[in-house]
Amino acid sequence: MKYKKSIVGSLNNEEIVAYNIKFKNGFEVEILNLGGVITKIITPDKDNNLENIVLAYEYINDYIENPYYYGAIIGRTSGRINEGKIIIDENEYELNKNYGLHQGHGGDKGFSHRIWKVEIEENDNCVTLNLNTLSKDMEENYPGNLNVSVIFNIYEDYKIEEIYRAKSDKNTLVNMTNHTYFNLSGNIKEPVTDSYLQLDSDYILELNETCVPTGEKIDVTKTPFDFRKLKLIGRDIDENHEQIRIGNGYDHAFLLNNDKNIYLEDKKSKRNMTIETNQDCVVVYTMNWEHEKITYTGEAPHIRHGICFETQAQPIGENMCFMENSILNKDKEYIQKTVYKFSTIK
Ligand code: G6D
Repeated sequence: MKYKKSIVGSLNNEEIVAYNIKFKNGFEVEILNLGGVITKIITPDKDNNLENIVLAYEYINDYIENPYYYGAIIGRTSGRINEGKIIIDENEYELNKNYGLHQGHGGDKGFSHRIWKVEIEENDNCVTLNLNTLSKDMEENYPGNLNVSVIFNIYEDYKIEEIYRAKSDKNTLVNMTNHTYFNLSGNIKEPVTDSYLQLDSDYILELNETCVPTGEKIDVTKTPFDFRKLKLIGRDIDENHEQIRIGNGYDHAFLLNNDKNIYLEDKKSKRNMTIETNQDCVVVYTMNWEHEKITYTGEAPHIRHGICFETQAQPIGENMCFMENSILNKDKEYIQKTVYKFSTIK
């Protein structure tokens, strides 16, 4: 048996359950039924020290509020929706504004803050978690009864496949992602500014002062956003650039070129990871604001001690720009696939 289930808390009289998957080689992943939150991805460093490479709270109850979306499935939509305003089939919908002027990450009761139904299946070299939920018509003011499944295929050879599927009985919006904060140094020892990143992207989406897309693209050439060659994340993160100022670091949607590959490497631990996705962009977020809640290290992490790769369609900005990328028609199926592969440089 490679997995174990433990009841770790409760929310509205429902059990919060942790599903822990551990292989003989030490690769270990833990996922909660609350928000589909990933609380552990444990991999070896160059000296075979097994350490957690994601940020996680010390106290499970902190996932009930989860203000920073640690490890969580995000939906119905990701990022901000400008002024919470959308028009579908000529009907205007006012989404709940939980992010100041805007809606953020699916609203107050998004996919990150609910208990999902979980089925688990063990095969030879893989354990599959199948999470399901029904997002009812007009939940968070989105149209349509939306049946959602998120499958985590966790493979012994340090690979996690995340496959999101959704179908609705009305035309609606879906743009899901995962909000795990990675830190390859292990146990949040070093800032992610010490890691190196490469991603094949020629443009980012320009953000306005309230961090929503203006609809314009910015060529990354000669800007802090150029990661086409492997680059130290900390090299340009505090550069004097309007978009760095607006995001207080990186908090931007990078439009991915054809190979849709993202590569992160930590030279001290010699851990690395690749992310492959079928999505058109990835929001890279370098944890630019202080977090108050303590993690498994016994203290609150400092800024820039985690990096999120939120693979997704373009977030919906001014004048509902990019909304067409999130429309799910009632006779179609939404499919989002993102694969994480972890390794150690020999
Ligand atoms: C901040 O702007 C960022 C978001 O991108 C991030 O998802 C959130 O913190 C956790 O609002």
